[in-house]
Amino acid sequence: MLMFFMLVGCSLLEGGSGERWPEHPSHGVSIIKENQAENALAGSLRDGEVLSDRLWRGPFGPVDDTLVVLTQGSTGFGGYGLVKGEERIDFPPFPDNGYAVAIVDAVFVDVDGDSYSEMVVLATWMKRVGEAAEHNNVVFDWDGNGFQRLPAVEEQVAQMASASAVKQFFAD
Ligand SMILES: [Ca+2]
Repeated sequence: MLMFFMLVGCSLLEGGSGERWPEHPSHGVSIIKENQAENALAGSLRDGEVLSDRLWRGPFGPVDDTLVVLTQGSTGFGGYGLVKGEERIDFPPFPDNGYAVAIVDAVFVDVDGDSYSEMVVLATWMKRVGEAAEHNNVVFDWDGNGFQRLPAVEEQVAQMASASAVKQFFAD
């Protein structure tokens, strides 16, 4: 199952925001390498959760190097922050937009200009099996106590198909 979703993610990323597992310095965020992932995640995944094809680490959540894990399972998409390699802080549930197809990408970006990053997850669903997958991107914020969704911002970025488009939108 893991390889399946890795391949799906890879194909969707072609011509998009770049390679899988790159290390890049934008927004002070690094994306960790695949061979570091299993150690970093040891014990935190729950039954039925399948890792999406990348992990994100950055100043999002209670510490400056929260590891963000996005998952796909029988109930759809999920996500959590992993703090200091052990404390799991779940994201609120993703919206129910039908059949969860793929986490295409995700990006830390400051959506409200307060200098703290939120996280925009580029996710696709099918309303019915066999129909074309459509973006319904989801935005998460850290409010000091937990992760919350930002529905008003989600309306702004719902259909954006790349991390670069999201970053460009909030750049001005
Ligand atoms: Ca912000």
